[in-house]
Amino acid sequence: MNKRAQRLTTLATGVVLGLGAAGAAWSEDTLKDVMDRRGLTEKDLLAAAKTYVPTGGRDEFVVFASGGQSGQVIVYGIPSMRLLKYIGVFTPEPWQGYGFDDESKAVLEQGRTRGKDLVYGDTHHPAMSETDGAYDAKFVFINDKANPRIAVIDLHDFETKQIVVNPFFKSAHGGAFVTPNTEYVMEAAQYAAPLLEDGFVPLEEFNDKYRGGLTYWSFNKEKGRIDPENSFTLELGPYSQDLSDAGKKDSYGWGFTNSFCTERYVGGIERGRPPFEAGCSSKDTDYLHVTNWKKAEELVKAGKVKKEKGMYFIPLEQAIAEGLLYLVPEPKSPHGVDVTPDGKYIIVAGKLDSHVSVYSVEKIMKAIEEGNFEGKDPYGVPIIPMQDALHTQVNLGLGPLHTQFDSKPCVAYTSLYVDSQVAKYDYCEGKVLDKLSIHYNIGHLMTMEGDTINPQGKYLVALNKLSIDRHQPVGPLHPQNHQLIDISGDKMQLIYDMPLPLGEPHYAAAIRAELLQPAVRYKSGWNSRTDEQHPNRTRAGRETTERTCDADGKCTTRVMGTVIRSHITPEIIEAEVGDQVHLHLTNLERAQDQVHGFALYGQNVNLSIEPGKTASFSFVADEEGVFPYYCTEFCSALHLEMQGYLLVRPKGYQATEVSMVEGTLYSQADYDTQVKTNLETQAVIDQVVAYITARNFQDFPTAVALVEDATDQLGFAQESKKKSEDAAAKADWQNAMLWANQWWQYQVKAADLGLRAKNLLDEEGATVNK
Ligand code: K7E
Ligand code: CUA
Repeated sequence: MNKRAQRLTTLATGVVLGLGAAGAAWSEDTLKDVMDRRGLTEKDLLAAAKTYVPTGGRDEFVVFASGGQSGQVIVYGIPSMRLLKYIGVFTPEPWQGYGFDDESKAVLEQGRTRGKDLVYGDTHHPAMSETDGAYDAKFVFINDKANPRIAVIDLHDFETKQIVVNPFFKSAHGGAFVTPNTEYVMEAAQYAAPLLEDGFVPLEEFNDKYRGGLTYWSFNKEKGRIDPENSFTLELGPYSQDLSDAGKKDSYGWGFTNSFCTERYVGGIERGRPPFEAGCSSKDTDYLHVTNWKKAEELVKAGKVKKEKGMYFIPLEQAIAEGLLYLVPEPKSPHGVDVTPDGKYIIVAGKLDSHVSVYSVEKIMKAIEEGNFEGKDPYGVPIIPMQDALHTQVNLGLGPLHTQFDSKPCVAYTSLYVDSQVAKYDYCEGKVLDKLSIHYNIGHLMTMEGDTINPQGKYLVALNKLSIDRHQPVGPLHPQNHQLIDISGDKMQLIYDMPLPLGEPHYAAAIRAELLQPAVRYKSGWNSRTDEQHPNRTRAGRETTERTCDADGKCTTRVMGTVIRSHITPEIIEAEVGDQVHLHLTNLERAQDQVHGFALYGQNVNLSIEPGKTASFSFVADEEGVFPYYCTEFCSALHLEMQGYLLVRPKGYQATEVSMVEGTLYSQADYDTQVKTNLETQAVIDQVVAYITARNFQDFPTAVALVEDATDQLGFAQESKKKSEDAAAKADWQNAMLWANQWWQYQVKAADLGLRAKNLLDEEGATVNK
């Protein structure tokens, strides 16, 4: 047996005997030694033990955090706080090919605003889709505050599928928040602006012409897309609507949106006026907006609502006349509004008030039924008396912002921005239970599934605005800080700091990891952004490059190619200057994580082609030249050889009849040696195949995928074998040797896949067939 085949056999034997995992070397240190050396206390060790996930282990919860100005969503695990993924949402993200392949460019293009391509977003509030008020692990929505947009991420593959642009608003903070069955995604405007006109309206006409608003985006769960056709927007007063939350259980059918700057103050320092901050915080109360989306939906369905700018639009007068909108005074420049898990209370945190105000849904509904109003706002919206709506107020400290809930009944946590603290309290009794200082200014906080009907308790994350001296300094711009807090006991305990180097964190949502079931691969030839079979998919052996020219002499070169370990088909693409080039590459692999990338010199392209995916790239070959391309993921031992050339010829180029001069010449002896290796390799493969097929591998989908890929590779090996034998029959030793080597390459990949399958079966405890 020669060396190459021997190595493979050793590998196979190693796997059979399970030698790979044995004998991990630990240093001689005791725990005490490490504690002394690193200056750790017992409390530190306890915290470490609570967060540490051993190598190969998994976290209990998965977090979807807003990436702030990065326009992305950050995914990480709890309790380890280990990063898992940045999902490109409003911002191109090259590793995922997001914004680089034609399919995802089409998603980003949906987010064009006023005809402009935007390449970032200010993401604030991720919302997980819900069924009956609990997370169903299907979708995540997130808003862009700067450019009023909502994006839809599908948790089947953690990819952004859709971006919708609000046709009315000029900013949108109070989104995304979902209704209990994800019927709608709420998005409230922030800075008042003219809703129906996009042109100039002087600020002097602020009270009359500027407006706020609240959009209920209709979501089609089957399709997994927002349906703008059935969405509607409520016109609101020109107050700065801030956060929202949807009612649930007892408050199902209603939405709650708070606001600040109900003073309707317009600043203008340069006009000699005090700044916005003074004029927008001079009154003691602002307005909580109470909206009846169920009733609004009925009006829309009954054809009683008109469309403006292509979307159902409910003007203030209609909302008032139909009983869709009420106001409740709330103190003072409030920020967060959060509905309790049972839907009975609404907790409002006033930035400039030391209390949280706990409103009773029952009392609000009673006031509405009885017509108990203390008056109307300047636009005629009825105002419910604050005292008649309040359940209680709890004095927590300075700068209350956001609230989340515990699995324990009546227990809530509110962030205190100015005090840099988390307050734990009983909102039923109105009692403070505990306070914990964090580092430093906390914005949102998040408990596990803490905005659903069944919060999971256990952990809380403080999403802090400023980390100041907390981490290794990296210049004037500091990392952001997520701090993990153990809330399982009576006293909160800070157990971990995670610096985040991406953007200001706003909200985040954490879901039990066990609820997530993402895909391992796509159906072969899949457009992952539309979730349909790709019209330009290709199968193995059907790869084509076609050049067509129209009557005006405009030519198109279209490549329908494939990628599989370890080559791109085609390896040579020829086009002519001026051609429109379309490249469509399908990954033929099925094995888990067997991704290939694609980069092409000078064309700003980087594709990520996961198993089954078809990704495309289009460009105009505007200059003649030589453009190497290659796979960007180290996908196999011969990854570096996964390469090719795009040759852009000058116009009218005539190839001369010069045949390729070979770099190396091979003899019959080379061929014979190679064939010997191949036959020995085949013997090893046969062993592995026998091992696998003797077991119930069909019961393990991952193993089945590996076996399918291996079978493909063996099929290709057979084709190469035939070609080498044909060449050998003609004594063409050059081609005989090269095809024999290709035959071996396919065998190696088949063996690698087979060994992975075998390894997996051993780990899973597969049983021998009877
Ligand atoms: Cu940063 Cu919810 Cu946009 Cu508060 S928001 S912190
Ligand atoms: Cu495919 Cu590297």
